[in-house]
Amino acid sequence: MTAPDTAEPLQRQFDDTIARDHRVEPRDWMPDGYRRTLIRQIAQHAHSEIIGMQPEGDWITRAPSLRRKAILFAKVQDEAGHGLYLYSAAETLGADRADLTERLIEGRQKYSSIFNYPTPTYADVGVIGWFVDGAAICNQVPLCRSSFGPYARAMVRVCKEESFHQRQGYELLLTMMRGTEGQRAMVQDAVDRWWWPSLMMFGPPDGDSPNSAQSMAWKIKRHTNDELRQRFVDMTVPQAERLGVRLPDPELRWNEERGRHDFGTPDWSELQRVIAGDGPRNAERVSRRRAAHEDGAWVREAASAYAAKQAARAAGAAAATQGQAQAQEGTAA
Ligand code: BYC
Repeated sequence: MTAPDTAEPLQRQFDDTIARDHRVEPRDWMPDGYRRTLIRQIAQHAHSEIIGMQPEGDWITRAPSLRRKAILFAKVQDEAGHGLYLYSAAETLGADRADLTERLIEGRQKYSSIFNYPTPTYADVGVIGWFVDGAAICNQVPLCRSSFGPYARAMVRVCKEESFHQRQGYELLLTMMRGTEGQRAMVQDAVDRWWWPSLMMFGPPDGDSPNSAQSMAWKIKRHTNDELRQRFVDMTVPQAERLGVRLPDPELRWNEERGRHDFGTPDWSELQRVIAGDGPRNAERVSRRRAAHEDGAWVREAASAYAAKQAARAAGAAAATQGQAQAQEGTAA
């Protein structure tokens, strides 16, 4: 006789939750593949936020005014916060945050390709806000409806902050475009360098995206990589016109029939190289993250020692209260 199969009704319940567009919560039963996919995506997302602090963080000490410094500081700090919400969401799935960090600094887990490009001028701060945060909004607003509750809820706040980030980038660029000839050239140069890597942020084309079909079926992803890339292009073209910059794609034009823009093909071999660790700044980004992690060891040790002390005190207080209660009972008897 075989043991009754308990997984089948649980699977049916899970499928029903997905079909009804309800949320899957951490204590609910879920297929192993669903859990693995979420941990993979959420961890990569968290790592991207944390590594993503570096390219712009380089400009905090060199921002051209106190106002710009304060804005940039706030933005980079928000990114640290996003990383923390996301690591917490991964923890609700049973992932261990220390293990995820180890995987990142040992190069065993990915983060977004976009953060492996250099930021040689201050215009890069503006273009990162405009393009990279703009792409993040296109990608993450649908994730607010992702089927896994903690991820979807984290995205609501993240998206509100990304929207501020995108506007600060665009406002910075508008200011520079009203400046000198040299400043306008700096903005155009940054646009030329960031355009194609920003399109690559959405991932490989649908035909080469091994995870999309299953993630869409599970409603983790709500749109394919190509759909979101198209949305980003359509959103960005009028903003570029208003700003007065040229997007570096000779094939970019409005397609009346489709009601969307046609655009050229990114160099997918470049995306594969950058993902594989061979981008312009991969080694530097990971080694700085590793150094920061090692330098922070004493903070983690101190926090753990403090938590242990607090727990021991609480346990001592509870034991004393129980002892008193027993003594009182003894006296009463
Ligand atoms: N870079 O089957 P696919 C931010 C990997 S930070 C690196 O399409 P999926 C910000 C992919 O992981 C926001 N790797 O995968 C922060 C997969 O590899 P594995 C970052 C990439 O998961 C600071 C393989 O290629 N956003 O906004 O269905 C300052 C095949 O791809 C990339 C997120 O993390 C890439 N670009 O779709 C400013 C959003 N693309 O894991 C701003 C959350 C693909 O099978 N993530 N790969 O070995 C997602 O939405 C999805 O994971 C992706 C990829 C659309 C990125």
